[in-house]
Parts: sequence; structure tokens; C-alpha cells
Amino acid sequence: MKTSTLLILAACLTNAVGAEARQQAGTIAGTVRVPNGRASNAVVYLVSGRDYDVALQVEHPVIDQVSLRFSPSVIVVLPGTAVEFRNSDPVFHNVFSPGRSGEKFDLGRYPRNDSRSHTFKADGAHVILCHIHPEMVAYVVVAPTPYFAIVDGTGRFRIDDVPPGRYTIRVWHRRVRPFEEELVVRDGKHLHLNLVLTR
Ligand SMILES: [Cu+2]
Repeated sequence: MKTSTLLILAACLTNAVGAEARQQAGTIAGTVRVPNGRASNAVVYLVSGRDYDVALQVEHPVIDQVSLRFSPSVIVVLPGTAVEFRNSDPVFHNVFSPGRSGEKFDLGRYPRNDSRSHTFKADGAHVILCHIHPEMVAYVVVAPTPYFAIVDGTGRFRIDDVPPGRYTIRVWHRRVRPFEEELVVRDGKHLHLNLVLTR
């Protein structure tokens, strides 16, 4: 009995020391609602003013073209990231961006199993289109942060491992005005948000 009490005390002390020595990351999760439709593929991200090296990006970002669609149709990358656009269809595609977010480019026509890439520099949502198939559309959202989530088919999102601190939370969705709000992530805490976006 005495031994176990001591052990518990020792465990508490270790936790307290650990918490002081290094801050515990928090989590932000919740839901996004947009008028007249689904919020899936909205992007939720946290901006802190800190700079993040593009080398932090874990995966080489790729948008494939399959069955006359871009797949995935929304990705999020840090500024300075090269995104590869593959063609897996038995027809030519022509990837371009009209430059509504200030970054105009045209990768030309290319056949199956070929790929081209573009390095995105400017923050914002870049619309990606194909000259040959006007119904094809994708978005590359360039955000200065590794803390982001793409809203799922049920309208939910979750961002893990967020260091404590002050952030601006931003939400982008192709049909509604961008949303932003200030928030504070506290040590090891879980924050739940229900965000309602208006047109
Ligand atoms: Cu095409």
C-alpha cells in the first residue's frame, strides 16, 4: 500500500517536471458548415507568424489526373513547394492556372505517364484547370504553416501536434468568403470549434 502511494507520487512529480521542461502540443478539431452544400475539401489552417522550412513537408505532393479528374482535387503545401502533376489517363491533358491568386502558369499538353511540376510561391488558393477538359478543376492551397487539415466528407477536421501559442485560424472553401479568427492553443489542451461560414 505504502509502496504504491510512493510510486504514484513519483509519477506525478515526473509529469510536473516534464510539463515545465517542455510544452505539450494541443489539438484543434471540430466541424465546418457552409451554406447550401457540403464543407468537404474546405481547408482549415493555423498561421502563427513563424517561418517553417519547406523541408518540413513530409510527402512529395502529387496531383494525378485519372478518369478526367484531378486527384486529389485539393492539396495544401508550404510556399516554395514543387507540386507534381501526373497524367495517368490515355489522353492528353494541359495543366494551367489562370493566375487569379497572382501565379499564372501553363505546363503545356502532355500524354499518359508524363508529368510536369510547378513550384508555388504565393500564399493563397491557386485554381488548377485543364485547357482540354473544361470540367477539370483542382486547388493548390499555399499556406505558411504545417498545421492544417482538409475537411472530410462529414464536415469534420482535426489538427494534431499544435505547439501552444497564439494563432490565426483560417478557413478556405471554394464557394465562400475566407474566414479567420484569433485563437490560443494551450498546453496539451483539446480545442473543439464549430465554424459556420457565410457566403
Ligand atoms: Cu485534361
